[in-house]
Amino acid sequence: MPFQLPPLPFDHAALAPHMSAETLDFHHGKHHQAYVDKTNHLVAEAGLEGQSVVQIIAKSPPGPLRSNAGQLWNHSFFWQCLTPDFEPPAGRLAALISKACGTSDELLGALSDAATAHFGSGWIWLLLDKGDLRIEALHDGDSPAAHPGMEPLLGLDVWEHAYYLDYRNARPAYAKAVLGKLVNWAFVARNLDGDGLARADQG
Ligand code: MN3
Repeated sequence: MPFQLPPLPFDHAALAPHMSAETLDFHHGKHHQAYVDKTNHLVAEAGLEGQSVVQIIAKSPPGPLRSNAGQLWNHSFFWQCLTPDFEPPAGRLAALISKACGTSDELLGALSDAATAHFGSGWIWLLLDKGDLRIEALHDGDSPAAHPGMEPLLGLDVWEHAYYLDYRNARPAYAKAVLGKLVNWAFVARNLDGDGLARADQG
């Protein structure tokens, strides 16, 4: 079966005003859908049906298939990182944040700085690296699934299509709002089990 666009885990209007229904209509309904469609087209062309998105990303050389499948996976993961019902980090995740950064605010500052500093399109990832937290920026459609050993906890889309309708060119304002108001820390904490890649996989 071809890959499908996963439904958003919340109503399109639920993240406003930090992320508008219009942004989600375009970002999920148009951009993410286009990555699904292009991946399906390229998979059929290459005769790779039957493999999962993560398998395709992991096995493909750099190029259109890996980038489109990467974006299919990245966005499928990203929506799960967001929630209208914000609760601060707790438990083991809160302890890891303390160890790495001191406070949640410091972690958000470091993620926000990485989002602001990243040149061009890409993603900011919070990763679990040998039991500790690490932040890494990846370009364009690159994905943690393409890098053996990367265990994703949280992803932040910093492509212009993620924020232009709501924030115009102000990427720092977008990063601050999403990180401060919309992160689903319960989902981030669940990914401490190392199964983050599987949570946005299909096929
Ligand atoms: Mn995007």
